[in-house]
Amino acid sequence: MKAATRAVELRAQIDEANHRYYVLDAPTITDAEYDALMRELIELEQAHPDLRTSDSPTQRVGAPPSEKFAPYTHSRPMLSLSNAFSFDEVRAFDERARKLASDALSYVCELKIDGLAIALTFEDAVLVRGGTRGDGSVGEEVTPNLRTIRSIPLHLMGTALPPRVEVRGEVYLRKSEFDRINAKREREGLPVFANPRNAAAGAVRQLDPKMTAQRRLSFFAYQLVDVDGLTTQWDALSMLRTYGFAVNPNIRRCATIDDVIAYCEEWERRRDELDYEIDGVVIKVDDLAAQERLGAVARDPRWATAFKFKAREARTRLLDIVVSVGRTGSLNPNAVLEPVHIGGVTVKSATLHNAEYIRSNDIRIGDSVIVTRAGDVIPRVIGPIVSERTGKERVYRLPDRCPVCNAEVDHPPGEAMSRCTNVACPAQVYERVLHFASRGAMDIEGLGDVLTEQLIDREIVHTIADVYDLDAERLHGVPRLAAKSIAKLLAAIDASKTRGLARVLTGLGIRFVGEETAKILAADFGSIEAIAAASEDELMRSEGIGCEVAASVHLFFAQPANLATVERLREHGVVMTAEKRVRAEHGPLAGKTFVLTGTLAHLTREDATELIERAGGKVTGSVSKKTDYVVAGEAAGSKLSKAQQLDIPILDEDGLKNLLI
Ligand code: 3B8
Repeated sequence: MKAATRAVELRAQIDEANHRYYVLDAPTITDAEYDALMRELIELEQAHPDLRTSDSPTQRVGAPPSEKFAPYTHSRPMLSLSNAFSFDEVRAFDERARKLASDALSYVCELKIDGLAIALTFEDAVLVRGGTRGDGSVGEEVTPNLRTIRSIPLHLMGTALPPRVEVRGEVYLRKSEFDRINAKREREGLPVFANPRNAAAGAVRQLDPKMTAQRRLSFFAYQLVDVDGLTTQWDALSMLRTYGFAVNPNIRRCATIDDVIAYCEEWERRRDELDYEIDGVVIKVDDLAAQERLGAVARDPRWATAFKFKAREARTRLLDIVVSVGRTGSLNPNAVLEPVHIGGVTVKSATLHNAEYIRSNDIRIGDSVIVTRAGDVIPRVIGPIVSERTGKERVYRLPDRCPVCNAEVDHPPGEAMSRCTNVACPAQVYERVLHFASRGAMDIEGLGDVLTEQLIDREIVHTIADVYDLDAERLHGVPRLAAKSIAKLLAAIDASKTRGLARVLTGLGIRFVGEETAKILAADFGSIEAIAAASEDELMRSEGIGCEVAASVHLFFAQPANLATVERLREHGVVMTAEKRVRAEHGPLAGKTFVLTGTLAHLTREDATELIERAGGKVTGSVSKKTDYVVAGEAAGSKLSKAQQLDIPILDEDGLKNLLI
């Protein structure tokens, strides 16, 4: 094919891929495929400079700035790095650099953090402006957002600082934060982020800095622009540390290109050990004077390059979707994939998160899909390659019965997750039993995670009701359980039978029914039969019970399997009644609202709450104008200061007791 024709073709493909990625948020080719197209075009334009057009995608560095933010003009162009995809290319980079610099060179190797590049300006040591890379000359000014990042100092440390300092580096999101944010978004029915980089980029470009702060971003500094008195990149990194920046601890100075390659090999192998994503190694000429001599061509400096790790993204076919049930009853759709190699492992299945994810990304059985394996997290399907559809693909629907126990599936409107509604669902035993035995529920001391797992593995316990079938004989032979512990455990199980209705309700783990809601229901209805028989409207008459909670309670007791579990608890003598509420007007604290804070001398928080409630008072979580008293113990914190601000009477333990008499 003629070079000119190929260049046109490549530009069209790259433009389309960019549009789908940045505008439609629906990528159709993998990063590696994109890199390959881009590379071919760059090489073609280098060989035939007359083919280069001003609107070629090679002329663009990063994304254009948007209208949302003020422009941030870079003092010097913020360039991007050329890539090396093999060690041969790393050696070629070294040879060219040495020839051009006409000198022996040593290098600094840095991990290539997969985040987004930003620039920070400090005047008289104070952070005054910060912006994104943008198109390399002008980015977006996002100073308030960057100020929320704890690893960015708001003023530089040290003395005799230059009047103006510019620092560049990478904003990134830790994998652990990424998991936390995505888990939260999943619970809230929001779309999950595809990777930490997207989540970080989105956070930096928020209009409300509070939203940025919630994402808890991090920053590594890697470049000090135009500072006098420094001679090497290595010293610049040390200087950044003394200024108060986080500099990646895994940097290394390498005297030879073989050392550089050893570093690349080491970190490609070890990348999963880190709590942040890296996609390669940045190799920089250490000597700043040599950097200056090497300069830049077009968009890339000639004194640095990025060795890119093998892609962890591939395309394959989605053969089927199967559903597994998580330990909390969530129905998790999983992709069955045509096996594909991604970054050294064969991937045959990947997560599809939930029904909403499948729907909003329009993923169909039979589709060609893009799959990534990021870090140590499970592989995930990113999306379909719509252009490859044949018409034979099938739209998927999640089953409305649990694939493990066949009970009804609950899919609250507006929520991403569907859940099995059966307390005795085998997929959920572990979490259910642990929750049942926990402090706020039946409080069975000795029935912790290890023992619960052993009892389930040995098929002694299948549901929460089986806990009451335990006896010395059944427990005999469980490892690390001495006769004395068995006796103690059985006594604790026995004692749990009389904790009362509220604790049982909590222990059943009905969605949206925590300790507080359980107490309200118990006090208003008095027995589990009454609750099970109540309509949603009747449930909603209780204080603080909204339609979501009412629907969930109603659905729970509509399941024959759950009624059977309750029945078995009753047969074992578990008390499922409560004293009906003595309405607040009777006690000495009738109508009064309390907030507890800090540690009291003799009473636990639960004891104090019970005392107040029995006297007709109410305990709430936060201090407001409606609070009548704040009971403060040792190490009381912000609630105490809030109470002082609002002039609310503050009591100690004795003060509380005096009120009760
Ligand atoms: C020059 C030096 C771009 C970069 C650079 O961790 C240039 O140094 C660059 F034109 O993008 N992601 C790093 C990272 C990125 C860059 C860099 N150093 N450690 C990174």
